[in-house]
Formats: sequence, C-alpha cells, structure tokens
Amino acid sequence: MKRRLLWLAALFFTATTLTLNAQVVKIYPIPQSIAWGSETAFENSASFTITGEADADADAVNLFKKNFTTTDGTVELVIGERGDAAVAAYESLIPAKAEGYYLAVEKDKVVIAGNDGSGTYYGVQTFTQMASQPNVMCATVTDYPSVPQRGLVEGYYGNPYSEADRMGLLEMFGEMKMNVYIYGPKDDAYHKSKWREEYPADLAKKITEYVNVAKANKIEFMWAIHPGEDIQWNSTDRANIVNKLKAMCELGVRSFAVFWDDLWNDDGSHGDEQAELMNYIAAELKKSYPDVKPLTICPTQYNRGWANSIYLPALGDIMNSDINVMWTGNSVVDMINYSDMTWINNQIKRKAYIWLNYPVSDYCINHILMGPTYGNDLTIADMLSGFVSNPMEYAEASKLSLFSIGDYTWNMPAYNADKSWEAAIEYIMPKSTAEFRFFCENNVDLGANTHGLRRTNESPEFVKAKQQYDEKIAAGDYNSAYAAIGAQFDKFVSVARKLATTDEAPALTQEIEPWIKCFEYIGLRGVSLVEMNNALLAENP
Ligand code: LOG
Repeated sequence: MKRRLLWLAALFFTATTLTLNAQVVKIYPIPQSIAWGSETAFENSASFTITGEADADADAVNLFKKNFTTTDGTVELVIGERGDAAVAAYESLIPAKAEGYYLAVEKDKVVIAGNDGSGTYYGVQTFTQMASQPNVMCATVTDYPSVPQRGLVEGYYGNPYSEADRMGLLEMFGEMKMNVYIYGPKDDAYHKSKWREEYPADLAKKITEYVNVAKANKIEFMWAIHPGEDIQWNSTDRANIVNKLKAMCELGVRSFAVFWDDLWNDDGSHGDEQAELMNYIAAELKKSYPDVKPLTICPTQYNRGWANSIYLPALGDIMNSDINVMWTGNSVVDMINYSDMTWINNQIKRKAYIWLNYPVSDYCINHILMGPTYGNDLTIADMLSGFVSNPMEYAEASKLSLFSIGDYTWNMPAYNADKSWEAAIEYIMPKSTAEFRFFCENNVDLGANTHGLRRTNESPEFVKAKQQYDEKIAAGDYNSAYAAIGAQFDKFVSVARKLATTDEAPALTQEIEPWIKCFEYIGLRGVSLVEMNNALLAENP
C-alpha cells in the first residue's frame, strides 16, 4: 500500500494459531462482523486492477487510489454499490443497512460492495487498515453502524477551532466512519452574536472548503445558527433566519441546526414559537433547496434537570417528526443511560440526538480530559437518532475521546472503553505510545467542578507509589520510601521531555504544551523534595 499508517502497523498482532506469516489486524471502529481466513491473500505491496470503477462511489474509488497502487495490477478489486453490475453477484451479502458494506479479501481478489456510497467508502477504509501489514489476510467483513449520526458538535465556549484543526478532524472522521460535523462555536460571531449577518468573503470561502472536504470523507457538515439571545418573534427576524440559512446554502451547506441553549433571558416559554419556527424554516428552505436535510434543534431545556412539563412536549407535538432534538442527558454534563433515553424520547416523541458534553472542558479549563470515554450505556443504540461529542477547544487532544466516540457509535455492543482508549493512544502517538499513555492516565479526573462530573482511576501508578511511600515511612524505612516516590517524579520529568521533543504529532505537542510543562514541573518539584529529604536523612546540611 502506498500510504502506510504507522498507527495501523502498531495495532496488529500475529495470531499464533494461523500460518506463520498470517497477520490479523485490529480494526477500529470495531466491525459488526469479521471472519478471518487462515491464509495470506496477497502482499500489501500488490497493485490492483479495478472492476466497477465507472459506477462505484467516486470518493471510495479516489480513497482506494490514494492508498493503493492501481497500475498494472495483479490483484482484482471489485467495487460498487447495491444495484451496480460489478457487484451483482454479491448483492445478497450486502447488509441492507444505511452505510453498510460487504468486504471480502480472497486470493488475489478483493470485493467491496456497499449498500450505498458511504458503505463502499467505509469498506475501503476497513480494507486500508487490513492492508497495513505486509501479508494481507483472507477475511470477510459485514459491517454497518449502530447509530445513524456519529461525530462532534463544535459547541463549546472558547477559541473556535482553526482551519487546520477542522481539516484534521474531518480526515480522522473519514477513517473512523464518523459522519457528522456540527459547526456551532459559541465564539464564532456569525453563528451567534451576528447571526443575521452573512460571513465576509474570506470566512465564507472556508465554509465551502469544509463542506467539500466533509463530503469527500462522507461527512455531513451541519451548520448551526444561534439566534435566541436577541431574536424578535416577528416576521422580520423569521426572514432574517431563512435568508442567512439560504446564504449558507449558497456556500454549499445543506444541513442545519438551530441552537437555543444557554438563553439567560428565556424561561422556556417560547417552546411553541421555537417549534413553529423550525417547521417554517424547514418549509422555506425546501422551496429553494429541495435537497436540504432535516433540521436539528438544540432546545433551551436540553437536559432533564432544566426541563419543565410544557416545553419539551410542545416541541414533540408541534415539530415535524423528522426534526432532530438534541439532548445532553440528566444534567448539562452527564453520561447517557437507558432510562434517561426512555424518558426523553417519550417527551419529544422521537429518538433523541445526544449532545454529549464530554470531553468539553470549558467549565474546568485548567484540565485536559485524556481518560477513557466510559459510562454511556451500551444498550441505547436503537433509541438514538444521533450521538455527537462536544470536545475540548484543543482539537488534537480531543481526538483521543473522539476516536472512542466513533468506536462506541459504530458498534455499540462491542465497545470497550479501556481497549478503545489504548487504541486511540496508539492512533495519536504511534511511536511515543508508552509516554503518551502515561501522560493521559495522569490527566483523567476533572477535580471539583460546577457540573459534578468526576472520572475514576486518576494517576494509578502514582497512587500506588504513594501508598508504598506511606507504608515505608510508617515502617521507618525512609530510603525505600523515597526511592518509591522518587521513581515516579523521575518518570514525570522524562515523559514530559519526551513528549515535548517528539516530532510525531507536532500539532498535539504544541496544543498541550502548558500541560506538558506542568507535568515536568510537578516532576522536578518532586525530585527536589526527594533530594532534600535524602540530604536531611543523611544529616547533610
Ligand atoms: C453549552 C455548551 C457548553 C457546555 C459545557 C450545551 C447544549 N450548551 O451549559 O456550549 O460547552 O454546556 O460547559 C453548555 O451543552 N451549557
């Protein structure tokens, strides 16, 4: 293969029960069904001839050509969607699910047959991971997502992402089979404070670029407007919203959300008006842009703690049934469970669209949240219309949790938070994996915070060393005590220095520099304390 992805190489393991050269690869997000054969199909340096290119999804074919050599091929690639002549023989094997695909790797032959274009594209993504080892194994995959919409909502308070941040996330989403990027940065003026105004030309051009890159990666770029702070409930402002969204359509956007969260002037009594306005917007946009997608609303009462008995049922009763309703759970920051889903879905008479406020850190800005993404029930897939994460304002660091959100939403029953976290660490830092892991496990808990979310298993190695230290001190064995804790401080320093100097993820290193520095200083301070104590013990003034 042309573009070797280091993290993929890191994820493989050799299965001892198979032939000597057999190389099975761990695929993320975990496929619904994968059956490995016992033989090597071909080598990953092989070149391909393509059958079905003319009818197959163009993005899927482009991705394949980007990742593999397709001149003078010896291995046949059969590619296409349900209904295409090239894959007619495999029609019955394609899962009848949106974004699903059937993938077969055989002796000198690969079949990628999507239920739709996204399915074919995801088949290519999976095959790319399978071909990360020199010997590509025979295998059959049948795959499709658990949750219809999977991705992020750029919806935090703080610095909006840079263009590079967004492009990096879109690329990762393609790889992780995540299909929605909701654009709603609280600090983008044209989203919120200047919602009536059109973007100036330079910013407008960027929106079009996001739309196009998202499309090529099979991602819906959903643009959100936040008009609630000063909207007037009259025909002028109705027209203002529709006109702004039409201007966004001219930039290429076809998917929209309206956010009504955090309106400190609103007691929720506008539920009827909001609902009626949503229907109006949908109808008006459809007139000029028939291919516009169903709308999404973030309600004012977006969590159970804030919900009265009138507002959400009004949305449920009045709004078109295809309008998605976002929901953060029992409180603003909460993990999602089965009984909460039952409650909200009854209120809104549809499947809620989860806005997970994790790993967002705008309410605990001294922390970065690098622990496993755990606590969401594994039984709620059928109760959701979508599940997106509100990340930290640090895009690269957020990829750790977003990777797991992708894994969780693609194949919910198979999700394992710890394993997914380990895989994400390798994905982000394929070389300094051990150091990055150590850094992450020391940046897990939020500490006391207004929303009450805490994370367990903070700094497990340090906790253990501290325990040893306490025991040794109690026993009067001072030398061993300081040795135990001193080793941890040394590790803080060396890990911080490694992460500060490695060149494998420069954007991440730059982003988390303050925490790396802090990590080093904590270590250095500890080292000094240990030295001082050793001097005291030696009665060395
Ligand atoms: C905001 C969000 C913010 C998050 C965490 C929603 C729907 N809105 O309390 O912008 O990032 O909490 O601070 C919110 O969650 N309001």
